[in-house]
Amino acid sequence: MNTPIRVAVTGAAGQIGYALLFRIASGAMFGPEQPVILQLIEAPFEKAMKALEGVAMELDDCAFPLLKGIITTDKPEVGFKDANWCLLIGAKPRGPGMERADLLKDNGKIFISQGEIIDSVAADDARVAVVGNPANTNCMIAASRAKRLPADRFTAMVRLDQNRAQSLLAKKAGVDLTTIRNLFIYGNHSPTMFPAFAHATIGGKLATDIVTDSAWLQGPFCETVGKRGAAIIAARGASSAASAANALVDHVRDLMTPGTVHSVAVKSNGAYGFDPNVWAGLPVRTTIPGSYEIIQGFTMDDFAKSKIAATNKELVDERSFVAEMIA
Ligand code: NAX
Repeated sequence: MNTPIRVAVTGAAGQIGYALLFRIASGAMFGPEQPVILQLIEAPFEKAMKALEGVAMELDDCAFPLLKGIITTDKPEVGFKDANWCLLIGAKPRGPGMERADLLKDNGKIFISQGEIIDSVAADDARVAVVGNPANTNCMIAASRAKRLPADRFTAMVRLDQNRAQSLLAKKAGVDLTTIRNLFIYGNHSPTMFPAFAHATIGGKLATDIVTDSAWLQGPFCETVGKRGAAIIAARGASSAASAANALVDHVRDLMTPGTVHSVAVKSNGAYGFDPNVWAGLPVRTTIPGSYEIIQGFTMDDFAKSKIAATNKELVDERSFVAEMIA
């Protein structure tokens, strides 16, 4: 048996947390040979901590062979201690009438503090995956506060958007979704994101040779993927939870699996014309477990360039809203 890895999860009693923890403990994220210790962090409120105790009781009651310990805490310095992976899900939801700029600032404060604490107490090989919205900008803030851990350890999740795009394209083409490759999400996890269809393949052929309706690809396809989160809220009365948890399992598992090609929001370093200092969804290839390289060289037509410019502008604007939070 391998040595257990420590997985810190914030917002662990929230709805994504509830859909996620059991899958981590069952081996879906790190594989069937990798034991885990869950370090569950909640907001310092009685109601949240009580709910968290209930979740921990249920985890115990599953008798997962791979689950070697559970810590529950409202103190980030305890929860992130020696963590190998830090999954940052906890964030304040956008309230009625709240401006996006206010949400950016409120949630930004959480990620200033968590970035600093992770940097001081997490394991030397710590990796961070941000889900709490606005995920790209929160990730940028957390990374900027870290002095020990390099920026490439901080990633944000756009995998739910990739999975949505894959499923939608497969339905349109009438194919099994596993035949789709190279369908990547560029930019922000927001309606401006760009699911770049021109390089996608279906069974080895260009997707655009199979789905020839370019008006659909440029219009309803991009819009449906971009607004899927809002459609789920309208239908379910609550935001995506199980699919978000599933996407985080995919995000981390694929970052731990060398050779895997997938969409991750990472520091762009100028790739595909993004501002070098924003965290943008990009195609990456996992190199060694936990590390990646950005896949360069996909050519972009004028439509793709305009979509990338729009989502880049939003990321740059978000960055300017929180400029004083970036170290
Ligand atoms: P919930 O409101 O159900 O849960 C959030 C939990 O976080 C709560 O239990 C709360 O007490 C806790 N929390 C708040 N501040 C905290 C802090 N400083 N430290 C620790 N815990 C804290 O939300 P849920 O549906 O689970 O969504 C969580 C976040 O994921 C939201 O920001 C949401 O917008 C975001 N999402 C991101 C997605 C993505 O693809 N990147 C998709 C799904 C989701 O919308």
